[in-house]
Amino acid sequence: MKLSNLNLEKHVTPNNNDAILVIDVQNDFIPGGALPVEEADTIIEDINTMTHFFSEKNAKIIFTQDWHPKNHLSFASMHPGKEPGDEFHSEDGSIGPILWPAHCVQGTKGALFHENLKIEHGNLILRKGTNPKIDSYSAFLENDKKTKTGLSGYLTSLDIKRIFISGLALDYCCYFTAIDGMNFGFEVCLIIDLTKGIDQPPNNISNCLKEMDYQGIKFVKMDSIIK
Ligand code: VGL
Ligand code: ZN
Repeated sequence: MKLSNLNLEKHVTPNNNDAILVIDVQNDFIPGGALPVEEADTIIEDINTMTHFFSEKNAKIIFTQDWHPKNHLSFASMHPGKEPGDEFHSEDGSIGPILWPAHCVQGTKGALFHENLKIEHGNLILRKGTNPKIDSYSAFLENDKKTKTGLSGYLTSLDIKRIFISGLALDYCCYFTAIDGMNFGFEVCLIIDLTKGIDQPPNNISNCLKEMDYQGIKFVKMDSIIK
C-alpha cells in the first residue's frame, strides 16, 4: 500500500471530543540522533501548527515520550553478539521484532523533545517504555499487550471519542498506537503528512498502512484539517 493509494478524509474539523497524539518527537528519532527517522525534522513545524489549531478548537493535546532505562532489553547492546536491526522475538512479544540501538535513555539529551517542538499547548505528557523487560511501541498498551499506560482511561474520562495520530515512527509507535486506539473503541485518524517511518524490516511502512486501512483507521492530510 502506497500513501498515494490511500482513501483520504476530506474536511475534518476537530472539536472538544477529539485529541491529537504527538508521538515521540524526541532528539534520538531526529536525523543526528541514535535512532534517526529519515526526514523526521521536516514535520516538526507543521506539527506545531496542528497542535496550536487543535488547542483553538478545544481538543486535547497529548505528547508521548519514549523513556527507557539504560539497561532496556530492546537495546542490541544488552544481547551479546547482537547488532541493532537484528531480528529478536521474546516469547510473549515484549521485545522485538528487531533490536534497536540504545535510544531515549531516561535523563539524556536524546530523550528530550526536539527543541523546535512546541509543547506549551500540551494537556498531557505520557512516558512509555520504562519497564526494562517490556517495550512499549503503543501509547495505550505495552508490548506484552496487557500492561496499560493509562491513556485509554485518561481519554475516556475526558469524553474523547476520536484521536488523531502524528509523530514518529509511522511503522512502530504510531502504528501500534493507532491499532490499540481502535481496539479501545476510539475512532482513529492518522495524519499522514505529519508522520515519518523507519521502514525496517523492508516494506514495513507499506504493510502497516495496509493493515491500518483494513482495521478501519482513517487517513487525513493536514490541509483537510486546516484550510
Ligand atoms: C520507536 C522503536 C523503538 C518509535 C520507539 O517511537 O516508533 N521505535 N522505540
Ligand atoms: Zn524505544
